[in-house]
Amino acid sequence: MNEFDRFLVSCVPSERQILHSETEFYAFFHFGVNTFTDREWGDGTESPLIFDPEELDAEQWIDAVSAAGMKGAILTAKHHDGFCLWPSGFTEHSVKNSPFRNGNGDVVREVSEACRKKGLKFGVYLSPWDRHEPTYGQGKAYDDYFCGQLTELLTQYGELFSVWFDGACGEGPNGKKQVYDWERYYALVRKLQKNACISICGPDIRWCGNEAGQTRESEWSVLPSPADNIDFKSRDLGSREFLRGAKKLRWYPSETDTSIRPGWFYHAEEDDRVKSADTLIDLWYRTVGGNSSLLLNVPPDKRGLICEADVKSLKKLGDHIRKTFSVNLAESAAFTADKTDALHGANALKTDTYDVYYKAPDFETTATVTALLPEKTTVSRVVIKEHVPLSQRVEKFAVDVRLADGSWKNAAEGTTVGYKRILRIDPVETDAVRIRILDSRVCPVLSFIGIY
Ligand code: FUL
Repeated sequence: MNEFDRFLVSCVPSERQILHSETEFYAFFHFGVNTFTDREWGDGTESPLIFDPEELDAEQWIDAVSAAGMKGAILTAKHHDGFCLWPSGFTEHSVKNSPFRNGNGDVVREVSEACRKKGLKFGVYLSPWDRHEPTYGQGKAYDDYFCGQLTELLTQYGELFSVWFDGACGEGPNGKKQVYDWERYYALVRKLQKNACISICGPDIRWCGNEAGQTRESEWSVLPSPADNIDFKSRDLGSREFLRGAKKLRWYPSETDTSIRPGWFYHAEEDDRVKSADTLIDLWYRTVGGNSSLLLNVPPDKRGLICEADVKSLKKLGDHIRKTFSVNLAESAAFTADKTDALHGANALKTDTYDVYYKAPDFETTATVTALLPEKTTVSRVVIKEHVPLSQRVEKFAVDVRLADGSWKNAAEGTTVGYKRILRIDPVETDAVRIRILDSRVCPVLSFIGIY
């Protein structure tokens, strides 16, 4: 262990980032005037009169995404067109001048309440780029407007787990661009919602680098700070080489945002292009099982409902997750390790909590943890979680299974672990599974191992 490695692992998540990571998989709802004009970006001239989701049922949305295993939802309270899904006191360009619930509706309220009722976390997307608002491009006047709206969202809809800011900054109705006062927006979120992560154009959660659901084999949560000049599309955002020279670091975990359909908003002609359950299952493993959270967009249609095709794919994904992970064989296993810190033995790996954890002795950068199963069982999935309150340390590992003749067979290998790594292995009958940590920045610290 040298100075540099010690510096790298001094970077740890905040409490709000830990809470956010546990959300793992959550919905994005892109909904608004674009749903009715069949466009992806509105230009701000849309009449509120077109917003008329006659059958809107937010509980149906939440049922559809909970069935997939999602634990939260983020709603586009205002997209670039400036139309507000809640009756903002700062503009007439909102649901209050639409036929929806005779002008008495509030989509933000209905979705937030459906989330609370069904035990999901709630978050908001608020686009700083506003193609309708006349003060856009006038500096402080628009920042005042934006902060007024943000305050409404931060104070009237209960606790938020995410405030999602998009970086898009185009021209407003008068042809001017606004220079966003990010620090002011961030301070407001911190003051009014201390547990909310500020995502994407914000300090807590970073963009994965694409909207197509592509993932990296090595996904790091420890990045250089400030992050302003980082190209989030790079393949490498956290190797030792990448971090060398960094003066400061930031815990900045990845979020993969992608849509169940080609577009972000609903378009009837995409009804037959909804991602299949198999595609979603693969996406879920690569993201949630690859140290990235998954923000999956499911756009409600003109009725104000999630379409049958989307509902079906989501349900199949959830069925797969529930079935595959119903019984954790590690719970009845006996854990041993070749090296253990006196206070942090391997049996801690049975419980999925940060209260207890396994730790290799200081200065050791490799370790082998073995789970002896009570009987031979078919195994096809292994879950490994690092104890991230002590940073992200593992750089290389392998998973082996014991065969009938007592020999060990390598079943999987990987690089980073982080919050969670899920290994899909060919189903194999075995009575023991071992995880070999082959390289770690400083002594490896694991919080959980699951065997399914
Ligand atoms: C982008 C926006 O321009 C898209 O419309 C969408 O909201 C996506 C999530 O972010 O920057």
